[in-house]
Amino acid sequence: KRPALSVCILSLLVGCSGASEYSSEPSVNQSSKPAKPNIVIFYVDDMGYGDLSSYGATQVTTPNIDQLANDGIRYTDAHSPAATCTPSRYSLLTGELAIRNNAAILPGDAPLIINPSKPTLPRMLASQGYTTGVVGKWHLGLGRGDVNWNEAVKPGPLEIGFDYSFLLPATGDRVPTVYLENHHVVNLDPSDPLSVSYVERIGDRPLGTERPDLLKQKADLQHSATIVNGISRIGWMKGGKSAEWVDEDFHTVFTDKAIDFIDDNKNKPFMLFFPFHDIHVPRSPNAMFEGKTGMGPRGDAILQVDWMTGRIVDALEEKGLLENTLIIFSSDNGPVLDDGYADQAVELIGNHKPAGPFADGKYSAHEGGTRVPMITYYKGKQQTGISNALISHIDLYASLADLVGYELNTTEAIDSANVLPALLDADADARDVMVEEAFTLALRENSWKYIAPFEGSTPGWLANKDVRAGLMAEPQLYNLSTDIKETNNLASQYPQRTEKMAAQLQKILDR
Ligand code: NG6
Ligand code: CA
Repeated sequence: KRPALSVCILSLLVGCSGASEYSSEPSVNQSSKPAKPNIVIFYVDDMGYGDLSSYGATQVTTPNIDQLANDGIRYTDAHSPAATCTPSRYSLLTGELAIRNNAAILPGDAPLIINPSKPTLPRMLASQGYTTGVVGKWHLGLGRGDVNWNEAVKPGPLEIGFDYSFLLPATGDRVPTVYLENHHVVNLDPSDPLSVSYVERIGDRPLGTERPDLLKQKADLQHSATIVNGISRIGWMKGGKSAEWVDEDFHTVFTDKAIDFIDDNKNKPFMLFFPFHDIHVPRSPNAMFEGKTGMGPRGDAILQVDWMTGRIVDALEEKGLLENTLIIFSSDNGPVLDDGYADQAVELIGNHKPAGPFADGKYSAHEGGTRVPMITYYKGKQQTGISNALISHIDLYASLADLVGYELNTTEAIDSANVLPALLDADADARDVMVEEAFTLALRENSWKYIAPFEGSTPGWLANKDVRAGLMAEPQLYNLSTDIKETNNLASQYPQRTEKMAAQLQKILDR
């Protein structure tokens, strides 16, 4: 078992008889079994540190999520493993840095990037008797690079250890705009076969570039290919008309599938990974949230996230599962306003600070890129409050392994640290040192932050965005305790610390 990072005997808090249940120490009472609570991971897409009222937002109110924060632990220094979606999810599910597998933002027809032979979080939990499901946005690739959407689509989540999947295959802005349940596209009519291309136009659906009059939101060139449901997407899609999703129905479609999964598995331990489409572009929240925040679709999508979260938590409560479920709520990367669609996110932002006090957001190596809201809630089993522990979602693997009594192999989840104490006690410490991935790598050591020199060239689409991505040819060093916005590069003032942190980062990569 990977020892917990801080010595904290949580079993004292949770009122079990021995000191064994959550402690990293060997069990005193050998007969006491580790707890096997259900685990629900809510993973919002592109939600920033400042996007919830429990994190200081005032233009949007998120009562359901705030209640989890008030009755659980609210983290101030929790991080998505990376500043974009695919690498964050890769790290969460494998406990490894995405750079080890060059995991970067994937096109909608990309092959599965997690090798089915690799140890994964769902497989680890399955070995301890868990049934596992994923409902929501996938974006980790499917198949082997030649997917035929009209046949069984695999390998995918089921091949890396999930027992059930109901997916938005890539992102909302990428084709195919259909749901995939386990291996099959939902509602596909065999007489109208579905295919997609990321190379050339296929099919006769209108394109955003040709028919702007059909669009609910204007889009940049990249997002102006096939139009489905009044929204132009990245990539071209042909056929599959009967299987098209309706973006405005996501709130009930995904929530109902999640509740069905919970219901089907209520009598045994389960893990549900629930990655939202929201608040990613294209933002098309249901009419019931429309206009409710004054911030346009981005703000209204936050309300939708809160509503969906509330419905799932209510379902857990109604089924009598709340006392025995660890809920983890967080986001896959920091916030972005304009991400390709003219949805007025920039114009209507008002005084709202999507990244809270931090600099920049999605795509950036600055704190706004990965420092995200995170809440854990485990009714009656936590020392609740506000936690300043430094943690990353990459740590869920080793921490949940400890929770369920699984001993990690030395080659398994090698970048994952056991921070279970910090998931259960707001006063417990976690990491001293942590890697942040963006288009370059950064290393946090307590309040110091080193950003490695960026050697490549900034992708054109990113260079065109109003994003400070933190990419410089020279090393950067910031002291976050006095410079939270990362504006004062201290690298030349503290060359030794800079070198030491660069070497520390290299040592982690050489693991
Ligand atoms: C970018 C897209 C952006 C978004 C992102 C993925 C362009 C110009 N931009 O490449 O709109 O889809 O990929 O977001 O294509 S993520 O949250 O899934 O990482
Ligand atoms: Ca994302």
